[in-house]
Amino acid sequence: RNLFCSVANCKENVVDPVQESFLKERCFLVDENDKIIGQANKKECHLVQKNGEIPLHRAFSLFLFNGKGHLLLQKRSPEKITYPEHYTNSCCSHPVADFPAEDEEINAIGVKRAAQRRLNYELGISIDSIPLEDFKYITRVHYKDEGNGKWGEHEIDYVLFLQKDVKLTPNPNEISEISYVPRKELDEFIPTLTGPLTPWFQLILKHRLRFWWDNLNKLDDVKDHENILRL
Ligand code: DMA
Ligand code: MN
Repeated sequence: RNLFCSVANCKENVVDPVQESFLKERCFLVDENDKIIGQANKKECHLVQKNGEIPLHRAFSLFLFNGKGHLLLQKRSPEKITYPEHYTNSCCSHPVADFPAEDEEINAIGVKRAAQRRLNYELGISIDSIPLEDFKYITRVHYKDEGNGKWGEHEIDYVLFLQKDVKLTPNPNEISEISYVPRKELDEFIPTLTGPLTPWFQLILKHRLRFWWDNLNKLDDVKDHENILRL
């Protein structure tokens, strides 16, 4: 009997203590219309249940552009519990009850607060350099993905755009690579990536990213705060 297991496989059973501590965060459960119906911790919100269901919760996906209009992409660190070592958009996370007023819905101010907090934590961007007024709320996306069968996602995801030249100091527990990509190089750049894309980035890329990006200077014309895009 072969008692050896590869080190790569053994890693699945070891959880990074910093990432594990975040599993206690209290996310907002929502219905299909994005009405808050309760709270559940991050662990409960991302474990795929035996029947394949995952509790629907509120999230955001932020797309950070520099002054030239180049988009920041990142590779998630190997320590991430969900979708480790996947390429994705600039910054994603959840508004949580652990911080003040992240459930406030007027002008999507609560998710903007969460995005500001996570841009500071993940990318080391100073809070002063990214005031909430600079965040542009585009629309909401509803998607579900069963991930690796243990950890997945089921979210109503607020898409936020932010264009600003900022100083980046990425947190290695969150991010292992970053790159600014010019719009004209997107289609040749994506196939050069050596790992998978996250499902939400893949869906947004397929359906809307080019259109929104091409309208970076007139986002008010393309935003939709009424409907939820089901992808
Ligand atoms: C969760 O992102 C949000 C989306 C849109 C998938 P995440 O897994 O990066 O969250 P966190 O950074 O809080 O772990
Ligand atoms: Mn989530």
